[in-house]
Amino acid sequence: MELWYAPTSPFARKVRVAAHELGVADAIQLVEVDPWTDPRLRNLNPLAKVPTLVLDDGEIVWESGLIAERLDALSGAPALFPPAGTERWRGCCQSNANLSPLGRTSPTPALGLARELPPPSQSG
Ligand SMILES: N[C@@H](CCC(=O)N[C@@H](CS)C(=O)NCC(=O)O)C(=O)O
Repeated sequence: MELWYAPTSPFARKVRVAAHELGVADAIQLVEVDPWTDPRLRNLNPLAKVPTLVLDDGEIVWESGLIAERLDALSGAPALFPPAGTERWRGCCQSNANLSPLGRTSPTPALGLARELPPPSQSG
């Protein structure tokens, strides 16, 4: 399978970390692309964003959280997302909220990427 990515993309980095955590990184061929200028990406993903995953059967997955979930399912031994119930939904929310609109990283324990934010400032 192919992962279309840009080296500076934090979303692509999240997917690559997930692939390493799952032990499937070697099965992924990286395709570096500039999402803002490369027309090939638009042919794969109508949003023309990285990361975009192209599976061996031609299925295409975009959105970093969904790609991580897809890799988790494909790994044969899902380890990143709980299988069902409240914990699963919580993990999915955390995965898809790992970058806030302000660009700060929030905890994503489902992906093993937890980095605690400092408590909100009490001043001002
Ligand atoms: N919600 C998306 C965000 C992906 C995203 O914004 N990627 C940026 C690079 S960091 C991109 O491809 N931007 C190109 C564009 O907006 O045209 C995800 O989680 O995958």
